[in-house]
Amino acid sequence: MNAAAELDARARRRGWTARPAFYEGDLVWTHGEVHDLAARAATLLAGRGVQAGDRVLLALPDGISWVVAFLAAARLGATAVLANPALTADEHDFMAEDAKVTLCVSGPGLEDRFAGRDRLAGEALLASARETSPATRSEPADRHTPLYIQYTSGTTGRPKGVVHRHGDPETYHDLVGERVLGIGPDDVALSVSKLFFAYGFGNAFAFPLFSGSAAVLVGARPTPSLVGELVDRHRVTVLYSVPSAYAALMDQVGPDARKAFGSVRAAVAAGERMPWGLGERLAGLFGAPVLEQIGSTEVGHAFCANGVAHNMPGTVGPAVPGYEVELRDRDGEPLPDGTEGELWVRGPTVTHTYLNLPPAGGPAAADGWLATRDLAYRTPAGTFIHLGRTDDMEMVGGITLSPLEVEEVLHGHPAVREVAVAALTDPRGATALHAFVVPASIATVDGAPDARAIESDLIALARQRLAPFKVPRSVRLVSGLPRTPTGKLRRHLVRRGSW
Ligand code: 3SK
Repeated sequence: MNAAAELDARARRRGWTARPAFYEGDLVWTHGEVHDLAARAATLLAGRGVQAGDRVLLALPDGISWVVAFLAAARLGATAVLANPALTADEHDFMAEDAKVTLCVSGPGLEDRFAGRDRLAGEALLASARETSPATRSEPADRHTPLYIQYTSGTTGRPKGVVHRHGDPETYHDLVGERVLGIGPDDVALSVSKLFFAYGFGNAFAFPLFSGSAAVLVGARPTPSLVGELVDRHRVTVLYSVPSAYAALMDQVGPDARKAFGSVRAAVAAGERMPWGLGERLAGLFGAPVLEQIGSTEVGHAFCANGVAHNMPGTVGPAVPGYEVELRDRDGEPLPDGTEGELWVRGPTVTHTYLNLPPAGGPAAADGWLATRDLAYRTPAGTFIHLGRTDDMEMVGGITLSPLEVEEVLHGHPAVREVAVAALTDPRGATALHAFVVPASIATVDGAPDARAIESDLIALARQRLAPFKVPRSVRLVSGLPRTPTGKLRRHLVRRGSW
């Protein structure tokens, strides 16, 4: 079961070949065209010496070249290494070296990268593929053959390569895409998260290809106005985004936005905790349910999710059927219901392998269980409330507190779009809590007349609603917060106070 060959065969069997698979700018590619181009691109990669077991690094913007390069590598039995094209040269070198890649397929602006390695431009691969004969056979693979490697973006430390196998995308498509979200051939997806990230890869690559549906691919950063324009133009039915991007969308769309989003039947949110109240406002804008979920790179996609048939706003939903989810204490011991603990997950797509790292500490050594580092509480209805990450806690004056609780209070102020709270240590070694706020209107940053008023209003709000030791010593208005490419807050940078 080679995943690329199986997708090609499935599209023919189910009569999807003439149906749109991807929209990019003014162009449309059908499922048939995508698989045909991938078979031709496989001939080219084979000509560059790529063989079964090799690794091919993709540092490309989202687009048809990305999809074709991935499927071509898979047809040859090679493993695609999915890199964020926006990384620095050093970060790209680290990945290329760590994964010992044979070939790098890179995008515009990265001509100076991967010196000393075989390199091919994504656009050249696509252009030449059209002139090349298709590879007639694909390399045999089974469900356990490595298919792709994603680096955990991590909020700290060195990224780890997570290996996923040929069987994984079909499995999480069946469990999450089809059963939970009800994705079918008439859906059109738009994912604000990019293809190199687990959430984006499932949303805009695996789900459309396995269901015969379509996705809109965007190389550029999807600003709120671009998202609105694309949803309207392509009649997007399922929008996937992260809470910080949804918050920006909510603040920036105009009064006629409701009409532009009229085609959306579900808006999926993942990547970080949804601020209180935002989900409800979004559901009003879309006139459709907002479905929160939580997943991880190691699982491949979501392991807890709300579905179209059953949605519990304010929670990340129950365990996706097919996955086991437990709450455990610091020693890894299961906790009873009604307690807060760390989420552990076991299931068919959980990775067994971190590249170049010993199995100890990973799921293979824990009977398949993955410690997610996410804190949660299980409601009596069996859905989980996400409480943040295990490393989110702050210590001020010897007292441990959750910055999320303070953030939630400040978020309730209408002038706040995003907020992060952290304990900062001054040169004398004293620690105090500080809040960094992205205001709803960016014009208020940098000493604008109403900036001081917002700062003192927020301190007053915190005093009113929180215990004294949880009130931030200062509030600073900033134009943005440090986030990973997938939208998660980089708390270690907030703790430094500059980024
Ligand atoms: O970050 C998440 O919560 C997530 C959700 C769905 C799929 C993948 C990921 C990493």
